Amino acid sequence: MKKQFPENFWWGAATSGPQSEGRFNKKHANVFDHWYEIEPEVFYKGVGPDTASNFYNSFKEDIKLMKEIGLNSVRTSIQWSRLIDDLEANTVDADGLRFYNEVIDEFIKNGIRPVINLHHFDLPVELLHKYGGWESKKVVELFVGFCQRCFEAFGDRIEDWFTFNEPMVIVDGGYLYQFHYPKLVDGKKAMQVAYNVQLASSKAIQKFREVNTNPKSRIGIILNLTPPYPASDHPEDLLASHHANLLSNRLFMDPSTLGEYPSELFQLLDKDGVLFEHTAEELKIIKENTVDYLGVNFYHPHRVQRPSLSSDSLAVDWMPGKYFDHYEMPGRRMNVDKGWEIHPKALYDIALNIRDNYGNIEWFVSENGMGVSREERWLGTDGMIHDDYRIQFMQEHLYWLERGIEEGSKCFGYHLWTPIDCWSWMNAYRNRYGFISNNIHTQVKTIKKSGHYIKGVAAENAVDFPDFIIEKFKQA
Ligand code: BGP
Repeated sequence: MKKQFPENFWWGAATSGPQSEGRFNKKHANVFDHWYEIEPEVFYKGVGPDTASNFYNSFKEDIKLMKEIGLNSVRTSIQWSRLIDDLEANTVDADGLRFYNEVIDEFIKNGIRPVINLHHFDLPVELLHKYGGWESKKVVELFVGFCQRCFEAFGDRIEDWFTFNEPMVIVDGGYLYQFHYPKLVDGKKAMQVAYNVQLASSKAIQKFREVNTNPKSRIGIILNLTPPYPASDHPEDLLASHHANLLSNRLFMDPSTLGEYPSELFQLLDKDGVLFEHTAEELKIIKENTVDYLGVNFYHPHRVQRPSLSSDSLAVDWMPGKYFDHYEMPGRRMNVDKGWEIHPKALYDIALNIRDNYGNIEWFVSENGMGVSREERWLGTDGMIHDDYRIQFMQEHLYWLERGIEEGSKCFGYHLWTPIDCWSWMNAYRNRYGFISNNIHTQVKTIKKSGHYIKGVAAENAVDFPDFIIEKFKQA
């Protein structure tokens, strides 16, 4: 069954500066560059971000490959630690400026819409050491200054801006669950960081509205909206799911799109003594500077159950786990390599949630994908990786996305993570996600079967869903 997608649909892929470029000629270290310098052993096989996928040197060839597989749009990010020379004065580094200008021009020359994100977990580490990073409102101001430089330098050609990628992961990784530097466990700081990052996004949008002169340009934020599904209909599991939604999704979704925090969330944090420091003036900025549109990263659902500990427990740190626990559903479908559940229908649930609760704002799937380790297992004698599992993964998600669109949700694109296998945080090159593979020793890049597949989809602006997928989801 072939389904046509809306006109001008974005068929593309997403990467980021720190994960693709390599550190070449970069004046400053970001938090991950720094973490690798001091603790290389925590990164998978000791591989750090120094070379990554060499995009700094090979962007022309890489973009040519992206064109060859028919992508009409690609997201990357501008690294603060590359573009800015003096982090206090916000002066622009000449080589950083040259590099991003050339990258943007190369995308446009190849008929690919460059989608630019301004923060992908890559805070310059000096600002962490000097000010405490996102705990500090000084850093909020410096970030807005960096964004202004980007709007001024590239705004004539960039029509699609995003302030942050997955702000919730900055909070979870750096301040609650220790998978990002500075790997603290501190619920109060975590909530302050969440607020300051939201404020930084809203203030960057305010600056964009002041300085942007391109009438076609829009600005948004990219959120990992992971729908919580309760383990059962028991009232306590339902409440756990409600709380997970408040603390993981609505913490950024509501202020970014509606301009306000849910009052229930405010009360909950206040009652628990972890409400962030804020002013009426800041809340007004958040209110007045909502996004034009939204990117949604979706990989896996979040199944939740009532917390295992009594809320009356003593001497425990404040953690969101006070309100919900993770639930491993028996019989779940898995991407075993990555350890993530596969639940494509969640994209339909996300689509309807945005339609019904967020003013039917326009959005796109800014990341979706299937990380597979030891992917050379699937290398054929033809020299190509036969990633049929990735094609099926995309088809299943596109099936549910299309149903959401049919029911009125305004989704305008689908980006896979990622165009070319890239470096990832602690996982380095463990999980491969790309349409194009990368031999990290030789930097030879080869189109996978999924890369050839997406070319056909993009050309037809349609997906031909195999019968077994229609059958599988018919009843759901
Ligand atoms: C997302 C991030 C990406 C990328 C992806 C895959 O959350 O936005 O930057 O890293 O996850 O992550 P991993 O390679 O660690 O599985």
